[in-house]
Amino acid sequence: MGYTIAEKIIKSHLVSGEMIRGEEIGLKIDQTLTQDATGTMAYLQLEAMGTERVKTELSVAYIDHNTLQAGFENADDHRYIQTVAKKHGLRFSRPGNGICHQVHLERFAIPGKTLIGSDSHTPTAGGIGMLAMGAGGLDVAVAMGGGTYYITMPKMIKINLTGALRDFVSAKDVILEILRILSVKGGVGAIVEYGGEGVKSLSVPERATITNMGAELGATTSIFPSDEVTRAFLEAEGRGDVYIPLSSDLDAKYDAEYTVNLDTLSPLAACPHSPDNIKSVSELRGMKINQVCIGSCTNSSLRDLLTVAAILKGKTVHPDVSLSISPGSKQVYTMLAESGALADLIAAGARILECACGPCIGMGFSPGSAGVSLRTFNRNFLARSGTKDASVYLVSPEVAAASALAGVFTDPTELGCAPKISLPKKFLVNDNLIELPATEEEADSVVVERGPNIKPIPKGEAPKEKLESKIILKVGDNITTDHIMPAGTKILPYRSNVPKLSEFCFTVCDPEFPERAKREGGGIILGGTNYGQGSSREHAALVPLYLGIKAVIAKSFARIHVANLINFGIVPFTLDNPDDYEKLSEGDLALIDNFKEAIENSDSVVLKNGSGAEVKLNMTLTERQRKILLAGGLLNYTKNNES
Ligand code: MIC
Ligand code: SF4
Repeated sequence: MGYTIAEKIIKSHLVSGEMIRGEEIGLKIDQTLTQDATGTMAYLQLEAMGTERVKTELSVAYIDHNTLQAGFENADDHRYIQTVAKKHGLRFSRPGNGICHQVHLERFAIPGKTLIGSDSHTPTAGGIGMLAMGAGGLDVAVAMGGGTYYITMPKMIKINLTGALRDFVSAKDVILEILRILSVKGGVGAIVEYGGEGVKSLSVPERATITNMGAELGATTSIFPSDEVTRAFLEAEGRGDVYIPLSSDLDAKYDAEYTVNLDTLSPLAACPHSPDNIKSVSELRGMKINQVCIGSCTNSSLRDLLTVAAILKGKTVHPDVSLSISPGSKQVYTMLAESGALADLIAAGARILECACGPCIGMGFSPGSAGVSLRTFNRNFLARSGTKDASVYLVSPEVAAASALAGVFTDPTELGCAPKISLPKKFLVNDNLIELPATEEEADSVVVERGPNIKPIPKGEAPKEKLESKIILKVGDNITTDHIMPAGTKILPYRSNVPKLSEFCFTVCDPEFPERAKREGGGIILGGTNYGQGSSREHAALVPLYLGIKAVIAKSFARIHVANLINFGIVPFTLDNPDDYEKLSEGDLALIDNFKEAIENSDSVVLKNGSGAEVKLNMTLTERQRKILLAGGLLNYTKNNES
């Protein structure tokens, strides 16, 4: 039997298990990446595990999320990451060098290799044919120490692309169309592979836009073949030597196949508050807008920004619109400057921000009250922009630029011919903002600097025989990690300070939650389907752990979040009968008699609530996960196994 692209890479990196869909497999990880908002925790955990030097082929620590530095906290975190990276053998990408995924694609990603990153958009590197997955910081720390990365062997979904994109329609519209078809749950438990004639017409950064937003499908990752287009990109980056061709076998088996005809696609938008709430831009045409933000790891490549500059050239941004542009990397920014396109952007009235995540993670540029914001980003979850009553629409750079000029939602295909942009054969390569680690001999003398904001990681506890606890929060479907642990300028500075962070936990849903959790001494959370979708932030597990959460009951979970819950010793239960969700209420006292025993060796438990209802809960756990939960989390488990 033939293999898919992903299966070929999995096969060559398989450390444990068999490639049977649904079974646990262990993978050798070649490369890791972290960013600063998750990095401090990952490195505190690396230190706690006693790892002296990273054992991967390459590990990079990026600074790109918390760059506003409204107080000392972010700068202190940067310093910690810089020194810890130097000591333990990692490269350090300085603030100003760009967004981790864009820089990694340009400078480090290699077809056929494996990458995990403490950021859910790590699959961006799938655009170059790399098996790249988002993971919790603790899993990344384990991989840096040479440990295996465990996942459930995914199903394989194939998307055949036919034809070629029309003028003013771009890669963002392709992934928005796929989100329309599959929804934010459609990729759960699957790897999405792209193939077909249409692939050839897409450059590597365009492919990366598509694999990047595969995270919004809930997919384990997404991947493109590695072909002549890949080779040309690598050569333009001066890295042609790492090119290998990669494609699926003709008789590879896919669990589902879809076809997207690029010829017939038109500009799309994801409407508030979910990336799969898709409408065509022509339907939204004429709606008044207040803000446009262009950038993020989805759409900030040279191709994207040259296109925006060409649309804006010689014109002025509408007086009622504020336009921000954040280039994805120093490479993109410098090339924009050298080509003269930066001057066109500035002249048109764009407000140029540094090469970082910026408004995408709520770091500035929050819309005004009830504002309408068009963003080329990948997430439009409630309140993520920093303004709870804002309406955020996710669109392509073409739609964003055309609308910024008109002051209303505009379909760019009505503007006539698209400007032709040409990309250079060689990119401007300068890695001067990537610091190399100390040599092993020098490492001893490197002092790791820790500012006062860096607080210890909360420790998980081994489960008690019985669980007798209140359901202290009941929430609905598709709860994101931005609901559980919001970000933004006020909260992000505390990513290495869990006690402080806990004051904001779940406040998007219920401002009283942190106080109630403290008063009750913790408890249980009840959720709907796809609980924990979105970011890889392990804070969405660590902070509930700190607040005493012992278990989360949901109809279903998102992949990275459920792994994070287990890593921190919080038991994830699924409702055997989803309708039982109605039988349980906030405030119910819940009793599970055989809690510990069930974690040891059962696949289900019965929960009794105060009003006498009995509800069957399932636990889909591997042997390894049972041991982790019994130890009170992965850190304890790793330590116990060492001693
Ligand atoms: C995001 O886009 O939500 C983030 C911020 O990049 C997160 C990581 C984080 O919360 O630090 C992600 O995607 O994993
Ligand atoms: Fe940064 Fe936004 Fe990308 Fe997350 S999605 S890595 S916040 S640019």
